Amino acid sequence: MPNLVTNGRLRNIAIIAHVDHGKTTLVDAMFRQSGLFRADQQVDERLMDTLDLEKERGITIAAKNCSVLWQGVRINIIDTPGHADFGGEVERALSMADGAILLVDASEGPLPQTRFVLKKALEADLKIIVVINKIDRQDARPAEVLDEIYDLLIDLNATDEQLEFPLLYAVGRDGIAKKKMDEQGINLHVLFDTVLEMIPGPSHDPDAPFQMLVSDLGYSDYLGRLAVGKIFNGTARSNDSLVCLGQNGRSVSLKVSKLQVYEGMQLKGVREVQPGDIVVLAGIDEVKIGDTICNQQTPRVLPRISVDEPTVSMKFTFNNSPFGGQEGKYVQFSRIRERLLKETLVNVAIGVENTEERDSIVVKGRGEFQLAILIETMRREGYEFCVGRPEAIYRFTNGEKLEPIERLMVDCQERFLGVVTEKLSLRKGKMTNLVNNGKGRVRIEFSVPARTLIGYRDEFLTDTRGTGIMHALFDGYEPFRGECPSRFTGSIVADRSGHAVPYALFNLEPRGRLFVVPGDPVYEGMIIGEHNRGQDIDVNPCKEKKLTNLRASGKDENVILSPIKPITLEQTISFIREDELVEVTPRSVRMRKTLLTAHKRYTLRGAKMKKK
Ligand SMILES: Nc1nc2c(ncn2[C@@H]2O[C@H](COP(=O)(O)OP(=O)(O)OP(=O)(O)O)[C@@H](O)[C@H]2O)c(=O)[nH]1
Ligand SMILES: [Mg+2]
Repeated sequence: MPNLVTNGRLRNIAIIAHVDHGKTTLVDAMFRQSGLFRADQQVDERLMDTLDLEKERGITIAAKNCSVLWQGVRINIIDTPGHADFGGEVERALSMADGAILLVDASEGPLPQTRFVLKKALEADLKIIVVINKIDRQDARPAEVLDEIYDLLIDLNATDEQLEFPLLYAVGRDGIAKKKMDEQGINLHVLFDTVLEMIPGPSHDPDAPFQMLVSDLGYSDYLGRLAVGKIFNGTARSNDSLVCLGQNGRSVSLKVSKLQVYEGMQLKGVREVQPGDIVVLAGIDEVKIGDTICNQQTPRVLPRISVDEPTVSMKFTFNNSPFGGQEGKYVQFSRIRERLLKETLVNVAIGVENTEERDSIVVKGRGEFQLAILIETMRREGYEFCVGRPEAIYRFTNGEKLEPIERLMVDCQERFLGVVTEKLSLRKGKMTNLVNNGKGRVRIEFSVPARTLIGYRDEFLTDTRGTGIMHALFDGYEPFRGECPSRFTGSIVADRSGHAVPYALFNLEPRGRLFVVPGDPVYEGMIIGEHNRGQDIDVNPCKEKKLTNLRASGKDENVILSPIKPITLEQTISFIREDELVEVTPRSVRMRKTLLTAHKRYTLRGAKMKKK
């Protein structure tokens, strides 16, 4: 074993938690109190959520680096997303950290993603500081939450040492942390001090040559591709000649054109970088996340970042519908493919695979929400394409079909227990735990196939009148639990091209829920509504009322239609069935049958029936 040296001037920490437990808000407060802003400076909320989609949705999607200075020590902070679909980002972030701050909401307690992130942090052997956050909440129950954290740690086989974690209570939003509940608490100093005291500085072998693990990629118009990551050993300077070691023995030489470190949210150019620091290196084009950049004379590769396997896949094709190619900037399949391949470079949890068809490609990820975010991002960049229904990725061992199973946690009022249990058992779910807190709410745990959960959230919210909470976490592969329809209703399908008219829509209203309004263009095979019954129906949404010579005195053309709730991209993705597609363009999102002409669909269905 080499004698390792610790860099006391540095700390690398990741902030991890379940979704919405206050990570990004806490980073804001850390910025404010470390003197990054003037006292009177106006600053936005959740500064680290820099992507447009993050700001719009109020969630973090990508893990990001920043740093603060505390007592002459630079603390590199990595803010991570809490949504389960972005779990790959947490795994990537932890590869740069020496410790983690685990936030737990003082009212909600540890939830499924708390378990995931904590498990990953324990596996990486990181030192953990537990912060029970949002203790200002009216329904805060810090003592119980602390017990639940212990239970979780024990369940995750934590060592005795890991069980003796430093504990703080906080109101991240107000920038307050304290050691005991009955203390006053006025700032975050105790949090900073605990980080310096309890989280070890990064250590390195002083005799080893330069080694950096690439954990993120960036791009700058001036510098080109940027590799971001922690230096495990050695130092580097601008103009140094290094080598990048990739997968399958690939190696590419490079010359460092610029070195930067994080200062607040900005980057600062430096001449030399120190072991243990998280740096941004320019001078290489061909680099992937997980690669090692190291010394040319003694190239030694670091273990690659490993992330959990994808569990959901979705087919992307070009848009061949009658309106195809009209609204997008990039519409050819080659462009769509190129863009998706680019995504796999920067996003560790996304993969692509060619299909037997020439003009389609399968994209794999952690969940349909992650894929929806990718689709929305591409649409905003000007891409136009079609996607199919998200499908579970099956595995086969010894001839047995296995499917991804989710551990689902539901919290709802007791009176909805019946409907929730019934709906989930229809979806092949099994109840594994039920806790009644005696205050009218119940917490239920289910084990449910991932595929049957797609699209359930909306139904769950309707069933629980918007008061239920549900969170799912991937729990491994289990034997296939049998067929289950992806949706129990059929589609209302337009049978011709034209524009929807009020009279026709009015007459269609009793058949189900409509997605189009008068004036919307439609085409044969386009899905314009959800049928009340199980089978599809083909209808004419353009049918005008026959005019007679006798004009009625009432204006019956002015029918009053029920208002429709616009359907979001995410809803369309979980709505469509196997034989349907979502058509995505920068301006519109429409749903359609894969086979547009009605007679082709009927012929196919007839052939299938015969086969059975
Ligand atoms: N009551 C209370 N609310 C807080 C506190 N800190 C954050 N919040 C609120 O919690 C919500 C989520 O905060 P975020 O900082 O975005 O949470 P996050 O953990 O970064 O969320 P993701 O990155 O999406 O996982 C926001 O509405 C905050 O205003 C707190 O100390 N007390
Ligand atoms: Mg966040």
